Amino acid sequence: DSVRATLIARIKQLMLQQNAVLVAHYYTSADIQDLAEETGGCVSDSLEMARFGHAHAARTLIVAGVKFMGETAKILNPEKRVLMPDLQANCSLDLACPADEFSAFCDQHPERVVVVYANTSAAVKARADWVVTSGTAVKIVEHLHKQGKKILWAPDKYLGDYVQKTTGADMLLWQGACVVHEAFKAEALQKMKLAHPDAAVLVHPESPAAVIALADVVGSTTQLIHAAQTLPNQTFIVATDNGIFHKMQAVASGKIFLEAPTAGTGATCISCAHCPWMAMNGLQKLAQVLESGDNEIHITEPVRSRAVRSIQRMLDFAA
Ligand code: CIZ
Ligand code: SF4
Repeated sequence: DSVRATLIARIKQLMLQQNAVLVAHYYTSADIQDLAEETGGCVSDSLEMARFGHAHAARTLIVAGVKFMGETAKILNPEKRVLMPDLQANCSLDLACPADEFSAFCDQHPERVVVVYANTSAAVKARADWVVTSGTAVKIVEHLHKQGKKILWAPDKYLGDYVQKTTGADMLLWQGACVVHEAFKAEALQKMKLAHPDAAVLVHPESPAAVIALADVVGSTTQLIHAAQTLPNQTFIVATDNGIFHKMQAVASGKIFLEAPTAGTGATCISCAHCPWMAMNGLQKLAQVLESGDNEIHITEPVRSRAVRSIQRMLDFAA
């Protein structure tokens, strides 16, 4: 409608005036994703968001995602202004791993290499030796395992368990979980597979092991989108945030994407197949932060310079 069109035009104008680019996650709303694409920004996973923001010449990065993504952008780009539509947009994995408790845990296991998932605070990254994403975790842990290293892993216990089984590495796991992926249910998924025998099952490895066991493809959001595009199947059952369907439909139009079953339904389900924090990113708030300059991300030293080392290690490894 015209109110929305006016809002979008206003955002575009402000972005131009402020030399700003929009970096959005696949789990944000279609509105945000479309705007990012139309304005020369990117829609991607956290690894590509970090790379894109770093490579882009814009002076201001608007990160539409959750807090750790804004923090990573600032860690890699201290000279740029980083804004987020809503500073309350967090992540259950980040929240489950407070930096002081985590640091004490690391101190108890000095013989282990500390590997943390990207979904953590700047302070946790600063305590880590390596940062990994779901797309790089297996390769990096494999690399460390081959060197005979033992690993301390945080915060996602399901992703940690998956990486441990895949690589055979000795991994001590922090016990965090993603509220969205943890809710996918294996028994109901098995039934859904029987009802759709030709469907390929795509699963993000933040899901429980029994759900991962039913997958045809296990991978990061980018890897799952690639599978949707390249596999010959016409139907897909997808166990990850349903925000991803927007991109899947764009790259594989005509194919059918079904949401994998979750624990609850309707009102009983708090975060079924959609992240409540990702949903905090909206056009109205985006316009507001551009108008006001509020919601800027700041990272203090020495946290930033410590965190940049563990992130850079991953970027160099994955390059
Ligand atoms: O679940 C998330 O928050 C993901 C998949 C983040 C990422 O690495 O893109
Ligand atoms: Fe965190 Fe899960 Fe939301 Fe991703 S989907 S930001 S892992 S709570």
